[in-house]
Amino acid sequence: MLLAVFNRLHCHKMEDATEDEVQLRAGGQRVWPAEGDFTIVENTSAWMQVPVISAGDIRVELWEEDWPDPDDFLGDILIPANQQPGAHTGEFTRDEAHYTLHYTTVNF
Ligand SMILES: [Ca+2]
Ligand SMILES: [Ca+2]
Ligand SMILES: [Ca+2]
Repeated sequence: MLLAVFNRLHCHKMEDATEDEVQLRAGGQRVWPAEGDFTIVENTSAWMQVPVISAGDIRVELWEEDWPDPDDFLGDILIPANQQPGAHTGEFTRDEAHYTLHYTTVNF
């Protein structure tokens, strides 16, 4: 089994003009924040402790919430089930945005 813990999401470049309202999904389900979305601006980080346990690969998606127009998909990363234990980063770069997710993994 793979345990991935999401630690920090850093915003290098926003998708919206003034602020982004972001949400992380894993396995198709929202995993952060617990409710709604997180408002973030460029060159700042959001810290979290979000554990995700899986028997297989973990696909992580970053979404940016809009209303009334549709939410924006900012990209995805794939954490393989056989990922080396330790600290890792993944990049979300769709829609001219750029975010980095910092996470750690262990196998058990
Ligand atoms: Ca947007
Ligand atoms: Ca938005
Ligand atoms: Ca949109």
